[in-house]
Amino acid sequence: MAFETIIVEVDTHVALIRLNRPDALNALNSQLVGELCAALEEADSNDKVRCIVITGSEKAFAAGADIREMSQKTFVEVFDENLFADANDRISAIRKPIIAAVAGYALGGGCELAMLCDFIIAADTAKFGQPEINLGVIAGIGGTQRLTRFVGKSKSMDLNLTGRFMDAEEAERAGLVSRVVPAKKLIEEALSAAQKIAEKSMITAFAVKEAVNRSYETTLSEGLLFERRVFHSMFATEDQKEGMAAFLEKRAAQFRDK
Ligand code: CO8
Repeated sequence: MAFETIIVEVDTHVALIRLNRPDALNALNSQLVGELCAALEEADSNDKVRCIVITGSEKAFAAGADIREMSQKTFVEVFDENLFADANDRISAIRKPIIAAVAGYALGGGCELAMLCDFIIAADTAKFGQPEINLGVIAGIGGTQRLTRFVGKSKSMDLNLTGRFMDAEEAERAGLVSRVVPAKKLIEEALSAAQKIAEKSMITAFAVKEAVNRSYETTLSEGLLFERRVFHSMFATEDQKEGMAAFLEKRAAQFRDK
């Protein structure tokens, strides 16, 4: 599919999706959100792709939902179109691992999009925030919910109530991002992490995603039961036999996603 607001490159099993509305700091308008969802779904169903990286520009991952596009909407319009619900559901349904590679601003919907990915690698220039309160609204796609689970109530309240931005170091300390790297190395590091994931069994990677995501939806005892059942079920795969045999034979595993 031809896209106008994103750029998609597929190279050695990794799909790199760049948000590309430089004049608006990659603000998430309906066209960009629709194209992003379509590109993710294409990558998810493309057998060649084994991991996905979403990134923006040096200045902005995304500065939030497009304020110009939203500003005149009425309650009835946003309620009727169920604004952002579709994007939340479609991105959450992607089975292949997604890494957010964030440089510059990740604000409002930009921060929320990064949190919808499986993990975040941040450049040392990254700035995260939920400044919706300054616009007379609250976060709409996870900024009060996912963020609170990542960083705890106090910091989530702080960010959502003051609208302040937190830098990459604070975001790493708070548990929002998995690692911080120099801005010049961001894409290289994200692609290298994606390449590592691409070498694993996809069956096992899907299972990891399901199990970790389940921890946000259930109690500890139910989550542990889910994990144990999935762990047991992995012994039905050829990749478990191959992975363990390869270890014992001191060679690299050749996974076949079976
Ligand atoms: N929407 C539309 N346009 C934007 C946005 C935005 N969110 N952010 C920046 N722009 C535009 C500016 O209007 C400007 O355009 P122009 O040159 O035509 O005037 C251009 O991008 C450059 O921006 P600035 O001149 O403001 O650049 P600065 O470097 O001075 O400032 C900031 C950068 C601090 C990032 C500033 O642009 C800013 O505060 N932006 C708004 C941040 C914000 O409030 N984000 C939250 C939006 S609401 C939201 O996200 C609801 C969540 C919904 C979830 C959606 C998920 C799919």
